Amino acid sequence: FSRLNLARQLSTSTSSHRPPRVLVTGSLGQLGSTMVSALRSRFGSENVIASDIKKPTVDQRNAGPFVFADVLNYRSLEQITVDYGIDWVVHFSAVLSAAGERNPTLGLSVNVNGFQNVLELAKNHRLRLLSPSTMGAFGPTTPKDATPDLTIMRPNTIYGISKVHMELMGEYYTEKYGVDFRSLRYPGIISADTPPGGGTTDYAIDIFHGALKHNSYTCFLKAETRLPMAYIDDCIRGTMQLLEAPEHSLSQRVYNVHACDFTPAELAEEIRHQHSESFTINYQPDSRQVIADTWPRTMADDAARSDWGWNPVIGTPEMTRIMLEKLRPMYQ
Ligand code: AKB
Repeated sequence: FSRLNLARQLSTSTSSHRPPRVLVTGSLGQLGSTMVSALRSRFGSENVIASDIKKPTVDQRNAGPFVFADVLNYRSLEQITVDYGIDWVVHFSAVLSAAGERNPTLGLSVNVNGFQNVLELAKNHRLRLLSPSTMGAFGPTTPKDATPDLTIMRPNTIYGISKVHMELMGEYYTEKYGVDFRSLRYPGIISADTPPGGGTTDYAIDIFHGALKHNSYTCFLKAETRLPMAYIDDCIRGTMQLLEAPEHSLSQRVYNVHACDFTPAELAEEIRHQHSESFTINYQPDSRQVIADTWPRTMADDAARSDWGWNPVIGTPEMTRIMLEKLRPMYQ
């Protein structure tokens, strides 16, 4: 039993008598708010500290502890960790693919320096750290179908480059310092609850608003652009599974996860089928097409399934049904 293993055990196990105290960065973003709710149901509201640099709504503030946390400021993260007795961090602060191309300086700063601060925090305060990666970490030379966990990774976006850096630094800190780092490469995540911001897969959410409001949608990707996707419930359940998995069950630190895949044309067809036969879609590909063209069409996620039980249940028709049902009241 090596010293490193012992350090790892001490670092991330919390007393069996109490749930972990979890800090969520970027908690007001597309995934953060849903993840905070899931964590609070599991561990108790008082044990989940939501944080962001934006102001929460009254409801968000009343739901449980909320603090200002700028991931670019190490000392402020450290203060929260000490004040609240944090055990685990779920790090959601990130600048997504399209936004990163618009503002590379901001993308690099948040995705690289912000992550480095959180990683140092995990090392210095013995925290478990879950920080999601993305299919955007793959690039134009990566095999596009059933992309394996371990393959060519030469992304050409700031987002992708910074996420490969994150994966490698996380693995390095695990090896070198015993940090319990965990990551999963998300596909495009579809959710009705929080608007997306600055992603290449955002069309798969915008299209529902277009369908319900105008019965038409102008898509910024070409009709035949196939991308991996997941509905938010599968995404959050999987993230919780990886977060809680016993460390000995992890054969690696970064896992592909895939739930379904479709093209804009296929999604439009499903919307016609379920919502309105007269729904029309036009295509005006923009710079996001260039990004999408470098990403996988499907990802192989066997390791996530066998190591910690990744098991998505929502396919394209079901996701379409849920999105239409949830968003319809907005337009009635
Ligand atoms: C994006 O489109 O940038 C994100 C992602 C796939 O990571 N949704």
